[in-house]
Amino acid sequence: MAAQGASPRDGSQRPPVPQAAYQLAKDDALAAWQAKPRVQSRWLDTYVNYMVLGESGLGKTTFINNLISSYAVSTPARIQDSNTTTLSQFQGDSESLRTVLEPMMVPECSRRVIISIQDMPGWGDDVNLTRYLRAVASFLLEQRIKDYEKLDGGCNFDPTTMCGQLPHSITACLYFLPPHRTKKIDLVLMAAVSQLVPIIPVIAKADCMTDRELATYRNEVQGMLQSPNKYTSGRNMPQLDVSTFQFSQAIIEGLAMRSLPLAVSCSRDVEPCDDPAFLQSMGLEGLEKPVQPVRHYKWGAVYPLNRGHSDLIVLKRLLLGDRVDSLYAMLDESYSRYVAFCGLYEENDRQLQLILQDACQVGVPYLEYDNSVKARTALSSAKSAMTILTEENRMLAERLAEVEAEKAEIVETLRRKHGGRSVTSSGAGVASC
Ligand SMILES: Nc1nc2c(ncn2[C@@H]2O[C@H](COP(=O)(O)OP(=O)(O)OP(=O)(O)O)[C@@H](O)[C@H]2O)c(=O)[nH]1
Ligand SMILES: [Mg+2]
Repeated sequence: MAAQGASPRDGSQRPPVPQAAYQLAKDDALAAWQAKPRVQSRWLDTYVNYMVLGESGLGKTTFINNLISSYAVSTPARIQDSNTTTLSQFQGDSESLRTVLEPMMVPECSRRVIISIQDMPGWGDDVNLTRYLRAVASFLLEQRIKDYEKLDGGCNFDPTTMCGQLPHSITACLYFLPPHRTKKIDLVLMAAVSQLVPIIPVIAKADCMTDRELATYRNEVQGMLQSPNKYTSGRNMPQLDVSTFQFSQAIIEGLAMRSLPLAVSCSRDVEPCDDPAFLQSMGLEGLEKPVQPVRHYKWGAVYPLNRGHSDLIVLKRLLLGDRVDSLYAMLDESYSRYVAFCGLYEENDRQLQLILQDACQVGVPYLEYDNSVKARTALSSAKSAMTILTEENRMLAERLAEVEAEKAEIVETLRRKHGGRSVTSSGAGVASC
């Protein structure tokens, strides 16, 4: 075959044709001369799983509904049968309390971020707090075990590669604190749970406090989180340490967070937010019937999305993607906790019950304080009774030795008296004496 542009054999003339190289298609030309190879990006699934914990009735379920109300949901939580999130529903089917959002695409790093939020029963619904703590800790460990089985361990990989690769493990726990007063039980539960996942403390029902009360309470909570042992009583009790997730200063400033912990107001009631001029000014004119949560009182209304009323919007931006860097920091911490878990799990022959025991031992002595005080009192009375008995025993043994010595002396005297005939204490010699 004649090369393009060459003279044909018959000697006839043809118009000049462009050189072969210039006839390359664009993609081929790029591949031919680009400085680096080009690879199509591929979406990497990245999992962020939150859990919401705290006392019953603080508005956890309402908060979750408000938080995600504007997002598309791929797996909704089941509508709860009763007004409260029950321990039995959680233990029967924890998945039914989990909401999974539609994936969030982050093209800058080719990630498909899948966020889920696990609603939890509140403490106080079940009067047995030890059982409650065991149910929560066991759930956290079971989620880790699911990842351990899926990844076949997978704890020796480069942490950067593993960022967000734990579909089941809980990444962070939002712990709801009551308005006005944090209870010792809250400190104990936070300390126990934070051994397994980092805590993000949130003050609930902020609308129940005046600005001044909230400012004072925030300081009080910070003090309690820093030195929990100052606020819990009991000699010889385990040391408490609450490990909270530390957001970077850049994130705190970027979101203009005024003070921590964040304090939210939420509501089950909503009202339309459809002022066309407002929506247009915000570039949101395409929205269909937007609504916003509201709490109406005789003296006025609380709008949870309004920063002056609640930190709901700050938490939403912090947790659900607006600040992706805060998500990555949480995911890095989550993987390092997962690695520590793998070591412990393997050391304990992969027995959940053994590590569960460990995970609960910080909290259980406090939650069973009365029982453990009674047990300690009984132990110390038993120890003193033992000391008295040992002393009596020692005295009796001494007396016995003395009696034995006296007896041997008498036997010897009698033997000599009877001219060397054998004499025993039970024998006729002694009896006749
Ligand atoms: N004042 C006030 N009430 C709230 C707030 N958020 C929720 N509530 C109300 O508190 C009550 C309990 O709310 P839930 O969301 O069921 O509370 P929960 O923490 O999920 O309760 P459990 O499922 O029992 O643990 C409801 O009547 C809510 O309307 C709030 O920010 N302020
Ligand atoms: Mg609930």
